[in-house]
Amino acid sequence: MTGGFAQSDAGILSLVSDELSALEEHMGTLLDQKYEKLFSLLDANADGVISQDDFELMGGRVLAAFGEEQTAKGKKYAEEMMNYWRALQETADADGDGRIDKSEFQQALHQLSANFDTLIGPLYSAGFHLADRDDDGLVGKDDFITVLVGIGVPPGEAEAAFDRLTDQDGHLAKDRLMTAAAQYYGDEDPANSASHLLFGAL
Ligand SMILES: [Ca+2]
Ligand SMILES: [Ca+2]
Repeated sequence: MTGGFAQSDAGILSLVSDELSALEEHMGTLLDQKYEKLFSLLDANADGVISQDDFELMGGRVLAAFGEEQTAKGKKYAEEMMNYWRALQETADADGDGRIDKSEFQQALHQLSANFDTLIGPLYSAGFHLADRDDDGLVGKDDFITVLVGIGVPPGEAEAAFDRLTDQDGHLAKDRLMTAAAQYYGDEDPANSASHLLFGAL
């Protein structure tokens, strides 16, 4: 009898402890907050999971905004969107149903961010070249905003993100964007807040 009580107390305690650690995980670190933000953007059709449809929707919006659906730059961007999706799917989608929920996504990003240069960076690079319409190695504010709005960031937040990244001098260089993107995925130093707020408020 007492044994039975002890067992059920232990069961309850273990449930409470599981809930607490789930809560801690949810409240999480700055990285988790950033990944949560990214999840909400990447779930472009807002059905609660990330799937290939979301990438096609986002990629299509960005390409249409630039009128680059049929150009080499546009095709490169679309290709890197699909590469990013595939990397995500291979890492996160254990049951292979083509749907990634928020917790799968966050776990996957912790892994993918360790390989930023090969798995994540190329999409940002392709996005930069798409937005660098005149190929002078700099992206202006309007074109930066166009990309971010295409992936679902409100215009005002996109503008503020650009100003933080460029110290308001009006031009974003590629290495600045790549550093910001790498820090978005893998860095928690409060000094790098311009990078943490790359996609707007957390
Ligand atoms: Ca979705
Ligand atoms: Ca340019």
